[in-house]
Amino acid sequence: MAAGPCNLKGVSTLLICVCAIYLILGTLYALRFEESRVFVTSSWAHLAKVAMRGTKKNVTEPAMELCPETPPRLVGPLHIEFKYSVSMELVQKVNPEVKEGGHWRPRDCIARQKVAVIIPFRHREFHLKYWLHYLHPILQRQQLDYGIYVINQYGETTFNRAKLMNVGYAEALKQYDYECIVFSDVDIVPMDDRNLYKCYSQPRHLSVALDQHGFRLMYPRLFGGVTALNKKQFNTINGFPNNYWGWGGEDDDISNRLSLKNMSISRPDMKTGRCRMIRHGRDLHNESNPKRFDYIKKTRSTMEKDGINSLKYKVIKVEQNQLFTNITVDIGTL
Ligand code: BGN
Repeated sequence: MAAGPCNLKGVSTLLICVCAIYLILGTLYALRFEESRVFVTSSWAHLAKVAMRGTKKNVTEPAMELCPETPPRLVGPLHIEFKYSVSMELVQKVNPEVKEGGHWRPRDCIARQKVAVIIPFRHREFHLKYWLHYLHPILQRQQLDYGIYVINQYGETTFNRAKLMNVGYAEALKQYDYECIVFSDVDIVPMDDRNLYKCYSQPRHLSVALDQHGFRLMYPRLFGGVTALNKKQFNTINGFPNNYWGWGGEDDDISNRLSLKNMSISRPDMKTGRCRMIRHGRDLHNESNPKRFDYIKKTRSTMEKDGINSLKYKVIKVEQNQLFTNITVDIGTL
C-alpha cells in the first residue's frame, strides 16, 4: 500500500504541471487576443474614419455658399484700348471656362444674380470681338451667373435698337431663369471692373462717363449705352418702345417710362462708371430718327400699349457660339 502516497504525489505534480501549462497557454492566448483586439479596434477605427470622411463631408462641410457681396478678385481700373486686333480664337483660348452660348458661372460659390447680357447688333463683328475680349473676364471676376445674347437684326432695313432689346429680353428668358437683364451697346467697354453688371433696387445706368463725352454724364436723365433692369422693373414699364426706327430717342423714352412709374436711376460714381467707346462712323440704315422729338413727348400715352406686351418678331436663326448666343431676328420694318 506504499504506492498510495507516491501516487498522490504523482497526481499532485501532474495537477501542478497541468495548471502551469494552463496558465502559460492562457497568458499567451490572452496576449494574442489583446493584440488582435488592438488590431481589430484599430482597423475598425480606420474603417470608421474612412466612413466618417464621407459623412463628415456632408455633415460638416457646408453646401456651396453665396458668393461674397464684393467680388474678391476685382482689380479696379482697367487699361482698355482698341489698337491691337483680337480674334475670336484668342478670346476663346483665354476664356476656356465659358460654355457654349457664352454662359459662365462661378465654380466655388453661388452667384448672387443670374444675368443675361443683351447686345442689339448688326454688322459690328469688329466691335463684338473687343467687347467679348474685355467683358468675359470682367463678368467672371464679378462672379455672375451670366449668358451673352447677341440680337442680330435680319435684313437691311432701318435699325431698331429698343425693339431688339425687347426681343433679347423675351428670348433670353426662354433659355434660363435670369433675374437681371443688362442691355449693352456693342461698342461700349467699362474701364473699371467695380462697375458691376448686375441689377440694383432701382434701374441701373452703367455707362455714365463715356470717354467720347469727356467722361461726363451728358444730361441727368440719360439712360443710354449700358443699362440693367430686373424683371420687375422691366415689366413695370412694359419693356421698351418698339417704334423707334433709326438713331436716337429710344433711351429717352425708356427714361421717361421710368419716371412715369416713379423709379429713379441708380448709377456708379463718375470714376467707377468710366467707359470707352469704340470710335466709328454712323452705320448705314441707322440714320437719326426725325420722329424722336415728337415721340418722346408722348411716352405717357404710348407706354401702356407699345412695349413688351405688343412685341412681334420672327426668329430666323439661333446659334450657340462658343462665346455668345447669336439670335438673328426679323423685327419687320418702319
Ligand atoms: C441724345 C439722344 C439719345 C442719345 C444721347 C447720347 C435724342 C432725342 C431728342 C432729344 N436723344 O440726344 O438717344 O443716346 O443723345 O448720344 O436724340
